Amino acid sequence: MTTLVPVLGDQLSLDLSSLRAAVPGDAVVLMMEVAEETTYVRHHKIKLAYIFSAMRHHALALETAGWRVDYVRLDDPENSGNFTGEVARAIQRHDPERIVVTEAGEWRVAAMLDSWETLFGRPVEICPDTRFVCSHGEFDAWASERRELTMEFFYRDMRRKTGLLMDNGKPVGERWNFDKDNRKPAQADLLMPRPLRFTPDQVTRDVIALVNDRFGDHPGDLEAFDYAVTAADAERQAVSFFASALPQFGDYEDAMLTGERFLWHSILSPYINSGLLDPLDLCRRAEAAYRSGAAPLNSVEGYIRQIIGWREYMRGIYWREGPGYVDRNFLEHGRALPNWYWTGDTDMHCLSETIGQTLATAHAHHIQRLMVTGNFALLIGADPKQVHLWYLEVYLDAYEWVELPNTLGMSQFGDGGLLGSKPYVSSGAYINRMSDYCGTCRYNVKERIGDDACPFNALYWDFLARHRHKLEGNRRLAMPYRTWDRQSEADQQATLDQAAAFLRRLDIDGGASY
Ligand code: FAD
Ligand code: DLZ
Ligand code: SF4
Repeated sequence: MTTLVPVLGDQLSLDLSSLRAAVPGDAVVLMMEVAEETTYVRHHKIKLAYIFSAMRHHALALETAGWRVDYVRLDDPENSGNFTGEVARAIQRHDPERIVVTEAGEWRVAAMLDSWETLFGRPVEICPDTRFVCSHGEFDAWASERRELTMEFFYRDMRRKTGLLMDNGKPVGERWNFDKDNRKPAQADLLMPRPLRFTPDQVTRDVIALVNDRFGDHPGDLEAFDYAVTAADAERQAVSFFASALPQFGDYEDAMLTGERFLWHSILSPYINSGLLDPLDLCRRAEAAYRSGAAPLNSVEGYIRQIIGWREYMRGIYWREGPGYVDRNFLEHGRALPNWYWTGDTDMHCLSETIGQTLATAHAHHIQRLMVTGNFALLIGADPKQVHLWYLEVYLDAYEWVELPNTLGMSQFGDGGLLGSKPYVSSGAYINRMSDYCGTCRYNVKERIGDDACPFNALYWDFLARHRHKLEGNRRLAMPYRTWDRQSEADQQATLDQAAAFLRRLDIDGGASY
């Protein structure tokens, strides 16, 4: 009996649940490069090259492991352009008795998988994705017992479930969370760790040529492509992170420095999200580093919290909130993102730096995404759906299940506070505290009014004033509203005028249509 096992581009793990439900001798693994997946957003060229190269290498790894693989390339003249069309063609080639597939990572593709049984008239088994710690059922059970879905409490349950950093049922160090210790600004340091660079092999060079040829109008370029594309090389990057960056990961988690794209971050999210690395295994190795004295608790706890806390929580929210989540727009924002989100061509240094490195590497770290590009988009009142599409397009690690709740929920407050207790907005002062960007900026971070004033300052107060009717009941915003109310009416008006003039200029000079 032949089983058809379609493996999608973010399912590149040898112990995938669908593979476990099949037997190599009786199965055909189907991998498909399809146009529809390349164009639902204009993915960064690095993301396209990465996925195709990682898929092609994974097909070889599957064959080495004894699987028969049917691999459909993008330039195959018969390629139908979408998953359903390719499964239909594969059924003609192999006449399988059943299809076994691991659940998809987003609503759009999940709907396709759901349609296959009726469409093809044969049994389709959709296996849960066991690469996550928390199942959909567990998350729903956790969420339905609560009025507020606080990540911290979810995280504690995941610590209990996995036993990570637990001693006799209690958190190691007698505290669940060491975030308070993790907000240090960084200094430029010649000894700073750097992610490993991987020279493209022939497989990668072929897909680079393909991407340049077919997707020339997508953002980014491929000249400096140096990401890992195999599980073995991703593992090398993990080893390097644990050895050289994990010890300082916690201290400098929120820091930003000009010209330093990676700092002490792991740069493993692309590999985890596409399946080359196993998130729980990475957490266990981080814990081992703590237990052996190789890394301090604040770093290891922080790292583990990002993965079994934030990452799992985002996924839970994505599936619980349903396909309509993408349309939430609590603050009723509708401004177009400036065109320079696609070029980095702005005189605001924090933004040109963050966007510039995003275009160059398809990566920016969490605080750059949240407090620079996200903060600015929220302050100017950008359409949250367009902001979501921008993040989905430009980041190598972006898949909707993780990108959407981070962007629309956490960063743009589009869900009105379902997953963030207050909007992540700040004036220039926060960026100045956590980075060296302001020192070489054309604007003065200390000024609110005038041609040289940092735009974030007036925009911050304008945002709070504009949304007062929706936000002033929020306990965490009581202090800024008190500060605003203490200012004279003339000062308040000058701030609002400054913001209005900035937004007018932005609409005239930089408005984009998506
Ligand atoms: P590290 O700083 O080394 O963190 C360790 C790991 O924790 C990461 O590899 C990642 O797997 C996980 N992690 C950390 N924070 C989060 C988080 N908030 N949500 C989920 N996982 C997290 N992450 C993505 O993987 N894909 C996305 O599309 C994505 N979009 C984002 C959009 C916005 C607006 C924001 C604010 C954050 C987004 N993040 C996203 C979270 C975070 O920015 C990235 O996970 C992180 O920058 C990846 O780099 P790293 O591997 O060096 O992470
Ligand atoms: C992102 C992406 C791209 C660009 N191309 C492909 C592809 O050609 N074939 C494939 O199997 N997967 C691709 N992916 C990843 C999918 O979009 C991802 O697996 C789905 O969004 C389900 O989460
Ligand atoms: Fe950004 Fe303002 Fe600092 Fe310039 S002064 S880098 S615009 S926060």
